[in-house]
Amino acid sequence: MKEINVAVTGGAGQIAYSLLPRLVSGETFGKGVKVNLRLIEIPQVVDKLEGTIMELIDCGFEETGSLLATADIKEGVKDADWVLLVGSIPRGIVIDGKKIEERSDLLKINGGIFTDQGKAIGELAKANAKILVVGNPANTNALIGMTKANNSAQQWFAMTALDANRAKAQLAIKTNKDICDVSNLTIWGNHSPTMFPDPYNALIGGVSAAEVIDDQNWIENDYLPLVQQRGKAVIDARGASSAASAANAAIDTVKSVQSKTAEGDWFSAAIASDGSYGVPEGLIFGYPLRSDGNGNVEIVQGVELNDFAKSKIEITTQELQEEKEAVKDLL
Ligand code: NAX
Repeated sequence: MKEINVAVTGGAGQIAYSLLPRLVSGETFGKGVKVNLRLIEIPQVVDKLEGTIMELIDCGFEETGSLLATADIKEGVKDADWVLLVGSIPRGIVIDGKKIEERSDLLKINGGIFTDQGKAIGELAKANAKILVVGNPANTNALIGMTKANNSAQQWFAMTALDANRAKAQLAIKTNKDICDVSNLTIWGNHSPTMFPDPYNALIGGVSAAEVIDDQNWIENDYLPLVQQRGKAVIDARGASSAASAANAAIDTVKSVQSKTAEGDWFSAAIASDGSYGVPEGLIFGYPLRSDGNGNVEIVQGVELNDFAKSKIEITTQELQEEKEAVKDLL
C-alpha cells in the first residue's frame, strides 16, 4: 500500500478532533493510501493525544497507518509529505500575567511558534512537502514559517477555504441554487474580516454571481459583512469558534491541491505572492489557484477586477503589509 506521512499541530484542539478521523479514513488521500499520522502538541497537553490515538484506532479504518503523539516538532515533521499547522495561541489567553488582546502581541507570540516550526519543516520535512497553515493569524504565520523554512521546493498555504465555502453557501442560498452550482469563488487577501470574497468572478451556473443576483446593495451591505464576520457569528452562537467547518475546509484544501482542478474552475487558498494582481511579492495572499494534480499549484491569471473589487483588495493588502511590518523582527 502507498504511504503518506502527515503531521498535524494542535492535535488535541477542537479543529483537530473533527479533522483527524477524516485524514486517516481514506477520504482525504484516497482509498488504498496508508496515512501515517504524527500529532504534535505542547508538552502540557501531549498526554491527551493518547486518548485521541485510541479513538483513531477504534475507528478501524483500513487506511490508518502508524500513529504518533509528540511534543517535539522535529520528530513530528520528519519526512512529512503534508504538515497541517493548526495549533496556535488564541486571542485572550493570559501569558505571564498579561492578557493577550492586541493583534500585534498575538502576531509576535505566534510568530515565535512558527519560527521554530518553519525551521524544522525546512530541514526535516520532505523536499516537496506541502504545508497548510490554519492557526491564526494564518497568512502571517505562514509568511514567518515559510521564511524560516527557507526551502523553495516546499509549498506553503494559508487556509481561506472556509471563507470560500461560507461565501459559496451564501450565494447559493440567495439564488436558491445548489452549492455545487457555485464555482470560481476567490477569497482575495487575508483570512480576516478584510478578505474580499469576490462575487463578480464567482459563477452560478456559468454566469457571474453578481449578475445573477443583480443587487449591489445586498452584495455590499449583506453578503460581504456576513461572510467577513461569519467566524465571529459562529463564536457568538456556539460559544466556541468554528471547528467542524474549519476541519472540513482543511480537507477541501488538501484535496484541491492533490487533485487536478476541474476545467475552467479554481480554488481558494493563500500562497506567496509573485507580484500577481499588483500584490507585493512575498506576502501570503489569497488568490484563485489551480492544481495540475501532480503537486504543482499556480495562480490563475487574467481574472478581471472592477474598481470596487480593486478597492477591497487594496484594503486587505494594506492589512497584510501592516501585519508583516509588526513581525519584521522575525523575518
Ligand atoms: P484550540 O484552542 O481548540 O486548539 C489549539 C491547540 O493548539 C491546543 O490544543 C494547543 O495546545 C495547541 N497548540 C498551541 N501551540 C502549539 C504549538 N506550539 N505546537 C503544537 N500545538 C500547539 O483551537 P482550534 O479551535 O482547534 O483552532 C485552532 C486555530 O485555528 C486557531 O488559531 C483558530 O483561530 C484557527 N482557525 C482558523 C480558521 C481559518 O479559516 N484559517 C478558521 C477556524 C479557526 O478559527
